Amino acid sequence: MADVAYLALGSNVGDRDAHLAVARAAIAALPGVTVLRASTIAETAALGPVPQGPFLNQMLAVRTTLEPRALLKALLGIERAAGRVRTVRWGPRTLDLDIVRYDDREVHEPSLVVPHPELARRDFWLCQLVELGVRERSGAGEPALP
Ligand code: A4P
Ligand code: MG
Repeated sequence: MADVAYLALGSNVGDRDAHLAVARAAIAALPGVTVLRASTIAETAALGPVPQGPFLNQMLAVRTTLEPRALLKALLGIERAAGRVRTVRWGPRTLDLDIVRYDDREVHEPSLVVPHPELARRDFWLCQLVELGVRERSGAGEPALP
């Protein structure tokens, strides 16, 4: 059965628009993933402890037959292919792909937490979810979306 997942794209290094475009194309090409809708792209000041340049952030709604862990593995492969080198946690990145929500499912594993724990604190994600038509609660422990 296919589920709807919401994927966050972020970039704050180099040609940020091009990195998002590569990510959209790579996600659309994944077996078992169909892109349903894409939000507008927002420029956002960097959140977190590391001083760094502003991000471009975008959200995709996808229909997928991949289980959450398999979806994460595919997204990490796309990040690697985009040349991302992890240095500092929360530091600058060519491409960051996060699973923000996966249907109404909750995952609590060392390598995957869904809904994404930062969801309630990232206004731009909440706005982009609303833009993509998400209006229901985002899961236990999360505030209701407007
Ligand atoms: N991981 C756990 N849950 C998830 C999930 N739901 N989606 C694990 C994706 N990955 C998840 O991530 C480390 C590990 O998190 C992954 O290997 C996966 O197993 P990472 O991408 O190496 O590290 P990170 O991105 O630096 O940390 P983290 O905790 O993923 O942070 P975020 O939430 O990605 O934040 N400011 C603005 N304006 N816009 C941004 O997009 N992003 C960040 C990074 C900081 N500041 C930002 C933005
Ligand atoms: Mg991340």
